[in-house]
Amino acid sequence: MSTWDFAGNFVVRMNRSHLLAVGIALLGSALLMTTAGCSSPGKSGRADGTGGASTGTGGNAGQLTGETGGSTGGTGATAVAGSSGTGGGADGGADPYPPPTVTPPDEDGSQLWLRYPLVNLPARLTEYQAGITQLVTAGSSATLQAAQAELVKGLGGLIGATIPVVSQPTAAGAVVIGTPTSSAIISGLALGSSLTAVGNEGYLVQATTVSGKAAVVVAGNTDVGVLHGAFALLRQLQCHQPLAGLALSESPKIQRRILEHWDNLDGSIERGYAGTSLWQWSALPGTLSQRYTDYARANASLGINGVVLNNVNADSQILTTSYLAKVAALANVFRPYGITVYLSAQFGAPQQIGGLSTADPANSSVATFWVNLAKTIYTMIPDFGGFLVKADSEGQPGPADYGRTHADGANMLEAALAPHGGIVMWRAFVYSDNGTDRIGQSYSEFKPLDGKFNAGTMVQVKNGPLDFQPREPFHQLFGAMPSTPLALELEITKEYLGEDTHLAYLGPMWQEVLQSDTTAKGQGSLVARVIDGTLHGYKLTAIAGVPGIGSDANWMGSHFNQANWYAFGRLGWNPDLNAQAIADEWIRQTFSNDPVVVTPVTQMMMNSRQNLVNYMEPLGLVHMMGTNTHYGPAPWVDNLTPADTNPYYFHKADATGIGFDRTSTGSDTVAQYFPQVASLFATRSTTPDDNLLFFQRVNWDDLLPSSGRTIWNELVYRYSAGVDAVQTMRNQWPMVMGRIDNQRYNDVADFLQIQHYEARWWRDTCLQYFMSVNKHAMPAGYSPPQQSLSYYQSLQTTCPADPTKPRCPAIYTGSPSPAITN
Ligand code: GCW
Repeated sequence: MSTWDFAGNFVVRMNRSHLLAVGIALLGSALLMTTAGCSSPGKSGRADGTGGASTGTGGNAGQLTGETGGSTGGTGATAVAGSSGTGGGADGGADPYPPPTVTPPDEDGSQLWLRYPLVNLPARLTEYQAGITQLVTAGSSATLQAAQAELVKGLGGLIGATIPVVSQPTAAGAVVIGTPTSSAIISGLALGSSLTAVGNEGYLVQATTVSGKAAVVVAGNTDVGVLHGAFALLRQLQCHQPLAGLALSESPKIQRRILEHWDNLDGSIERGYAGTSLWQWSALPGTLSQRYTDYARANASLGINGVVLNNVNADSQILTTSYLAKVAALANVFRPYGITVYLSAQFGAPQQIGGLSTADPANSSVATFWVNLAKTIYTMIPDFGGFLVKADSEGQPGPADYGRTHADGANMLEAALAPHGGIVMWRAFVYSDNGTDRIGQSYSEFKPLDGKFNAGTMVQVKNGPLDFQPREPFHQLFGAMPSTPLALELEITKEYLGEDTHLAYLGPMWQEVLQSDTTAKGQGSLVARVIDGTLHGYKLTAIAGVPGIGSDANWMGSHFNQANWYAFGRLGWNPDLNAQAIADEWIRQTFSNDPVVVTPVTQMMMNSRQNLVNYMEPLGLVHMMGTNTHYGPAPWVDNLTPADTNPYYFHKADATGIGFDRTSTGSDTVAQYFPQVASLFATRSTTPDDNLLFFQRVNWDDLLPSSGRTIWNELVYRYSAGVDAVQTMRNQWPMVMGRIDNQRYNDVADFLQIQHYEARWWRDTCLQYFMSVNKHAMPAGYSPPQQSLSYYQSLQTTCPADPTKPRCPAIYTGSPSPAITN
């Protein structure tokens, strides 16, 4: 049964028994193990599936059908995380979770992964009830109080009883938290070098004995370390890990783990699909929403320790004293959670709010403006993190306006901040019409400046050289700036991957870039080693993610988008974590530990990004989306200025072939990579299929060796497989019906239906367009596009009506699958 709901969503309510039958059949064929990622996250495997030395940019056949194994792509397939299998199911036996007698109560997603439901594995509940009986208070700092409050809430929820807070352990089962300074018990445990080794933000969480009685210790060198440890303990328990033998020792591998909000002062969010900005500027500093604290809790649970509050397309008003008072109020809320505030600085601020006639970094009045501003900021926010800057890009002013370099601009700001301990994060995303290959501009501008930046400056580089596309190779700058600390910038909000509605788990995408081998210093020079600082000995390290978090109850616009916030935080803490292990622990905390839930949902998530690549931009295609809103397909667009903003610029499809030649016979941008990688991408036989058209131009009738299909037939196949894979997800999702609450179940089902229609829209539009230029026919065995090219072109004027919740009701009709008919 289907209807339209009041929000214009097409809603399907399915018959449960029918769908369970489908689901159970699928479950039987599921290949995934329900691994427990919580305590033993596997080291990430090579995401490329090749096991080879040069790159991690995607395997060949192995990646078409998903990213859970990649084993057909070669020998280095993704590792499956820790296989302890606690929580049930992995031991090959029956589901140890009793089926719920009633469907769990509705949830709106606002609690994220911090839900703390009663443990529904009977033996584990008994174990926890015996092993966790009281919480020993640690101290009065705001941070320790936050840790204590989280444990009282979390432990109480999990074991279904109020946890008494005591000053000294009085019974077995005490949870003892603190630092050697705040807690005499912790100090008495003499944890020695094992504690000092976890540094300022890390923790030890151990099952041990205190005064001869069983206890759980959560220790840190700092109060924030204790808070992180409290969340780590709660993660273990939410994943139903055994208490016995619990021994975690963790510290973050990247210093600054930052969410970069693209929030405007009018409450809108650039590329946000989850409502309006969290920051209630007109109510600040007087009114502090509970949402700020919950946001801080969620970040602290992942170890995220920095927040850029405002859009990089920055409004200089935020640097005025009245706004800084509001920023200071937010900083005060976040500080107990170990989170520092940063701001995006508008390079033109000296003119816009400083009364100067120039923003030239060589002008002494300009430098003085920034020095004075920094003094003001640090008076109001003593632990201010620093400035993020987008300059000389997409119309933003910058040092190039005055004939100066990026280093000149960044160093001026650094000189103002450094005396106070602040840093500058200068973005390498430069988009201006310089007539060369678009993907080479950033490298060309920044590589020559290596070594010219002051010590308190980082250059922040997007994962790929273009712009957060569903798949790109890693950015050429990684490995190429040994004397300049590079930060990695990721986009969590799914601007190019289906916005709020499409289920696309980005963990595999980020693992792919992090595990890519730049070969800068020989094999093993992974992007992860560049950004954790170990490859070049960087003194500063950082990772930033653009979250799109907003006012929606579920924070992210959809329940599954929460997994991307989660994965960003976990990979920032440890960039070698395995995306599947992260998915596993997120599912357990967000939905259920029941393998009847974990198994299909893991499979859905792990396949989702490659599925999306297939139905949007397979074989290395990029930038085929609609103009401005970036919603829906518009591959025909070729009349925008500058030329490198057109989809046509990137695919160059014509009667003979398709693809952008970036080898020596074309733009030769491959030469910006280190030689081993350059030769891999420049050579047809070694270019991964998934990057083929990004680097090479091919004829429509060329054969793709990995599949034996022609390029045209392979495109049709991939587009079609992508659509039908959404059908598979829609068949898998009902397996969780009744095991999770109906509200979130139905929300997800509704979005999967939209995704299915939109996948077909992408496929049919792109195939119609390509047929209009290559004059090929649809091969046998595939369903033809449902509408004409001109019909799809006409949709650009009506879809979407609202770019913040983009929809295209005109195409939500008919049957998207099967796209492959035999
Ligand atoms: O991908 C593009 C987005 C812009 C964004 C820009 C950037 C903030 O479409 O909206 O601007 O990236 O990263 O600066």
